[in-house]
Amino acid sequence: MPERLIVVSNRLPGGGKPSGGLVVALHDAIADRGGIWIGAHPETGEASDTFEEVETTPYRKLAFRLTEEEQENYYLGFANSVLWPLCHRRGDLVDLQSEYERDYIAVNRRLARLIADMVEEEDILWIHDYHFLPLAYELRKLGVFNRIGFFLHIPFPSLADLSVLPTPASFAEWLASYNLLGLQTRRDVARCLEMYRSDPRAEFLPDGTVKFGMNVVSVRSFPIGIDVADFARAAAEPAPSPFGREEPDEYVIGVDRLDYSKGLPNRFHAFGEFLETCPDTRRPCLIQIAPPTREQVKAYQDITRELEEIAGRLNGRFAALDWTPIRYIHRAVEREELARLHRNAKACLVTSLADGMNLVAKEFVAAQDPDDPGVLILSKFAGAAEDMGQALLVNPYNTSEIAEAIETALDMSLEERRRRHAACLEAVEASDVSLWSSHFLGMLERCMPTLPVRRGAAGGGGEAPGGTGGSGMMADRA
Ligand code: ADQ
Repeated sequence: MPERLIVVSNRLPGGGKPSGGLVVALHDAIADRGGIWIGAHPETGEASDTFEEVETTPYRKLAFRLTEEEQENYYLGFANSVLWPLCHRRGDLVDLQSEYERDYIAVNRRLARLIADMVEEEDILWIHDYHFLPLAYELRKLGVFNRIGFFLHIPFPSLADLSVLPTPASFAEWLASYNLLGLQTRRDVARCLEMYRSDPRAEFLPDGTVKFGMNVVSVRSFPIGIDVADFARAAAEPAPSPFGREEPDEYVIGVDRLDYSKGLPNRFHAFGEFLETCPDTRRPCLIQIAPPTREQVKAYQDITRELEEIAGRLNGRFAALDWTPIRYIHRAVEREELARLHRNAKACLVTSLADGMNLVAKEFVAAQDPDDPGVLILSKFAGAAEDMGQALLVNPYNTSEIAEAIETALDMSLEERRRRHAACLEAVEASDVSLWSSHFLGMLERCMPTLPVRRGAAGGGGEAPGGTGGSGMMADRA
């Protein structure tokens, strides 16, 4: 039986032609080798002990239902009111309720049972993101010893942040059940290895993999990217101006889900500081596109209100009858239109306080005309900054520094813009999303599979995975 790829992510991609870098990359990977995509059904319902078949071509898409209560406790609760703030250094926003963790584990356990019932011996599994941290742990308990990889899209938490969890020791144990643990950046890998270094249950093997009880996990960084050529093509497509008669003289763009991790209030304040120093003859705009997200969570309601207030205040103070300095659009915009907006912007503001990677930064760079490019102003706390040192890097907590960077960007010489853009583009191309998925899967295939635990062995344990304490990776597969 050939190897199938089973992908698990929170949401299934919509029907029709896939769009968006990550979806396309995973779609291609499954379509190439055959496989299945599993995700939560967008509507709640009865918990069932079978998957619902959503689509069958070009590969199967299977959905599992969450009950209304699980949606509250597992998704909005543990995933988005505990793990998300914790990984984004917002321990103050963590909302600890015992039913959150209970249902988080229960949903992962149910999903593991559904997968265990249909998985075949040669399948490889690729699990995505913080909704499913314990999935491999639960699968191993059910006797699934296939190769399982995990990719965390958000920052890996520090030891101090992890201690906020109700049972911090579980985090290391859950993740050690994967064969390959993929993180966005080298900094994330360092934090993850620090976690294992400080855990007496973990042992480092000579090849750098981590042995944890019966498991061996390899921890690597795989900086995610975008479909560069596709975004560049969309950006260069000729189209009428979306501004009509409201064409701004020059504009800086921001595109983010409306999330407190993206540093939007600081960005608006910084733009206000920049306007203070602007000569009257200059009429720059900040075009901020920020669609709502997770609106049922209080922290998201708070940030929505805060941002509206700041935008209103700044526009009240600086606007003229023929000029609105901040144009704040609180909804999603078509990908093609977004690409063109990026291309015509003088600069892009990415001011995340913490961010796994930040694909918007890469999309902005890909969208530019190399002969006359705009300037990327990039938070040093976004994963994208690790390989894009030629962006204008800023501390997002320092609004004066962001304000200065806006001025520097708008006044930058063509030669410097070209030089910085070429260096950033090189980094963006090196992390193209198709390379990202093939690197991850190539590495996962070279991982030593987890060996079944021999029941009844001395001490109730069994043989170590990957042989007798051997390496988790090997150059060639046997
Ligand atoms: P996000 O937090 O969602 O992703 P990001 O990486 O910037 O952040 O990706 C957002 C995507 O949504 C981009 O492709 C962007 O173009 C699109 N988008 C944002 N606002 C939009 C709008 N108004 N209209 C249309 N499209 C919009 C998580 C992590 C990131 C990590 C990614 C991928 O938080 O750190 O980079 O996953 O791993």
